[in-house]
Amino acid sequence: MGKRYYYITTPIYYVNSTPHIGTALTTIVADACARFYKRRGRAVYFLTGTDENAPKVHRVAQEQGKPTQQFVDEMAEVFARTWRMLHIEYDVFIRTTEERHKRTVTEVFRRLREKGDIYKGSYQGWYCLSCETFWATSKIGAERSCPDCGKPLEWRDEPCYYFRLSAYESRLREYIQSNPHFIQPEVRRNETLGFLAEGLQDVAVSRSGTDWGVPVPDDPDGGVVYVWFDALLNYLTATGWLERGEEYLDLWPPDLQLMGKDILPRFHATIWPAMLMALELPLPERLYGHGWFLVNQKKMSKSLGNVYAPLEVAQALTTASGCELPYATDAFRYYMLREMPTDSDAEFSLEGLETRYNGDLANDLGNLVHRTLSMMHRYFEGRVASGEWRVEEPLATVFQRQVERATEAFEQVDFPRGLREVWEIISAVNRYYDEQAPWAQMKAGDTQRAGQVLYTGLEAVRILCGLIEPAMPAVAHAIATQLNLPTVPPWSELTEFNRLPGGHILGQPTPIFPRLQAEKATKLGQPHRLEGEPPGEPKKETARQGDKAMNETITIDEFKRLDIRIARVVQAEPVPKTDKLLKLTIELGDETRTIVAGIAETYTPEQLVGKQIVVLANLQPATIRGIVSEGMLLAAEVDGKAILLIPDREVPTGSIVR
Ligand code: ME8
Repeated sequence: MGKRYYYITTPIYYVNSTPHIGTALTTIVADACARFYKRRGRAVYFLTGTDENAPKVHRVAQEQGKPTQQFVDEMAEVFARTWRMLHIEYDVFIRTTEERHKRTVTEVFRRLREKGDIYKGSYQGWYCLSCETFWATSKIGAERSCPDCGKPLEWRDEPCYYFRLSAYESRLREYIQSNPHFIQPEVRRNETLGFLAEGLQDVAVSRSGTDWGVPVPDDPDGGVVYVWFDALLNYLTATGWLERGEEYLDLWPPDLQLMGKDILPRFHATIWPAMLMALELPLPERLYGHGWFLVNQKKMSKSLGNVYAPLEVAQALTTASGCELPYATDAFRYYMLREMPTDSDAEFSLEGLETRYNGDLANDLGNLVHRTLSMMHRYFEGRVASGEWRVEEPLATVFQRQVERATEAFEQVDFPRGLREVWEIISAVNRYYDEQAPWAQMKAGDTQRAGQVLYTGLEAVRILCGLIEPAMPAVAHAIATQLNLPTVPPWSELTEFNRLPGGHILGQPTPIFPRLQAEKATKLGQPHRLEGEPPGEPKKETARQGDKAMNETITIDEFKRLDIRIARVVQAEPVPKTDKLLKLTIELGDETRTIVAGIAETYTPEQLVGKQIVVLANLQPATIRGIVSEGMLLAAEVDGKAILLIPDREVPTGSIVR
């Protein structure tokens, strides 16, 4: 038995709080990937679920005065319901309190202990209950707070079992080095290699002092299995590894495991593959770690009151726009994918959602669909009146190219780029309508020409219907209905043109995305706290993009952390396949560096060579389009365009800006 399914996973989520836009992001991205592969004819198996054995889950249940099992049952239902309402089409929802999962954990623990990969010892150290992680004393400061989440650490002194992680360090490093596609995007691969370079120590994989969790087998005083060791095994449980004999290989190994950057280097790219190596099982094909969504430039947290609940955001959009809830939900999905943080973090804002809704959805996509179908009804009684009509050049070439580019980007889990490529089709058709003016052709009596032009637009709508399905499934179905197609076209039909036959009768055009009215739009500006969460500080009015700096102050010490300096551009060239980016080689004192800057809309490479510029020199390097950018060019933003800052007179490069 070999692979039959394309196996995609999200992390399983802790149920100590309800879903928020961060957990929704990973789940929406996974769903879009699953739909994309399904549309391309693959059998897909999409797994999500809940991580229920964590001590912090137990603690919250106790705080709420509920039996823990009842609490996790209720919470698992909240997660499953939220995902269904967000049109997440998972195949299996796994819960770590299920017996079959406990059997997997027990069996793995036994096998590895027999093999000597798990051994008994004792642990003294600092523990973060929130991250469920022990920290070496060398990693924590005098204030004894968690290096990851900042919460206070607890001292633990207990006997425990260890997993011999150190034994896998060199094999892991070699595997990652010789499989460049194993960890994506590249920035996460580099983070993982950096993490490995610090050296691996054995990890404690049991905990005492609690009875909530999977008991360590065959040792009454052994405590429970560490929640991460337990949780990672969910991916194996779901394949039926213990029950299905060789049959489980129709799923194993996972093809794509998605998660946020915080749980990639240490857990999914180190402990997890080492566990699989110890079990002598094949490793996942691909791990993908996205960045974080920040709110007002900060990590979401209950105490700041900036945690958004996805369903409330979708509901607010419906209320504000009059858009039907399934389409508003899709609009939210679109925003999440279009703004998805890939390499670095990104800002989540309700204003951003409004802008994408009004611009990309109401003005661009919605308007193109509506005007095309309306003209077909007005001029041709809603019928493809001629079997001779064909998609015209150069549009056919544009459609072909853009479908290929979007496909390639979706393969890379780069939804922002993929959706940009899709939207290029909309711009191309709008330009084509403006040039051809089918309304004028009709007036002049040239019915054939107008029909030909509108047929090209109609085919674009059919192609777009297929292309947007991974992001907006309900909208894609609505467009298919308006086109009177039995289903959303599969991917293979998106590069086959002229599929709408002569005589085909179209459905009725109905606007999908009514525009947000200015006076109603403010409704979206309200904070949306998670149900059941403490209220926290009320959020001050939500800042407009440009006002951020005005609303928040920083200390001089915070400013001093920025290393801003003068550099000179010595070389400049366009970054292939983008309109905005230039690759700059800069001289910074004695150093030469490469940075990628989004200034190609305002400057040609020739205009830049020789210029002195201002750069943020100590920004964490990021890989942009495969180029490692070591710093950021600073520019003024005017009408969305970048205008260079240039020193008043020539200064030595490397000069400090303060
Ligand atoms: O870590 N932006 O569960 P979790 C983007 N149970 N992603 C975010 C985010 C944000 N603001 N906040 C959270 C766990 N995430 C474990 C997983 S898997 C075997 C066990 C993402 O409920 C985060 O990066 O804390 C991660 O992918 C998931 O949500 C965290 O879920």
